[in-house]
Amino acid sequence: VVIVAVAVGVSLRQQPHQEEFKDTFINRCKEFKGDNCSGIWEAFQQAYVNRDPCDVPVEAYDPLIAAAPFKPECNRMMFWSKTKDVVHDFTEKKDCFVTLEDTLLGEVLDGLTWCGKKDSSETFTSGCPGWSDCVDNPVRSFWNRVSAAYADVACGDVTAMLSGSIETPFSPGSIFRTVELKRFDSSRVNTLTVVLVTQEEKVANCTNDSLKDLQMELQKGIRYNCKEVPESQISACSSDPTASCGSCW
Ligand code: N1C
Repeated sequence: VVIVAVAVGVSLRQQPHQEEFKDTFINRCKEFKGDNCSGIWEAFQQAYVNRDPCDVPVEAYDPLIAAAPFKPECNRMMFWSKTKDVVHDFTEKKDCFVTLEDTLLGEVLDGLTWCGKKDSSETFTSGCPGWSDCVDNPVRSFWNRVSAAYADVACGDVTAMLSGSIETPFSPGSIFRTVELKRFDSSRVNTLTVVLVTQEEKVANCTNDSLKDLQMELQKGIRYNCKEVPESQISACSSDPTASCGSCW
């Protein structure tokens, strides 16, 4: 009796967990007014289901990108690295910029963890590899793939918020550095403005060596600007309904 009770307990605990992930996916997708949410779910889960969770390459998500393509928002696209909270506080309150999390796929998967297992058709939300446990894990490959697709449609004047509180704002190994910046195409992108977000104690400024590397890695023909902006100024601007988009920095 005890064994049966434990077995039932375990299956009851795991089952809703997996269903919950799909429900979250579909609900967030519908809230976003996605029109083919079950098709997008199918394209999503085929990337990692029934696979070793350390063997999900970036390309596994190609069908997902095809099912939910990105549309360009020229002059409004915002990229970031190591500044997630400031950026989203700003974009939530002011309708000036669009980040990847303001697109269907970015919003649906933000903050979630998932993986599959060999010989199983299920989605798991625990026991999955962490970001650095192996390179080809489902979550990391997803962010690499969607970030590439988002950067591919970048156009006009593009903005990136980087952190002035670390020694290397253009951080090696970051998605912004390894994936997005390289894909900005000079036939579509006019200018990249780096907003270097600083706190009381500035660790890096616009003369930082890593920002020189950035300029060298940027395709020829894309203009570059850098502005040091205190975090307090960005927060104040976020909460000021009279402040216009162009006046925050
Ligand atoms: O590695 P990063 O930053 O440079 O990646 C940020 C960069 C942004 O411009 C986004 O377009 O790449 C895109 N992106 C996301 O939108 C995103 N949302 C949530 C990349 N990663 C994203 N995450 C999670 O944040 C992801 O799980 C990973 O762990 C971090 C990367 O943040 P980072 O190192 O500050």
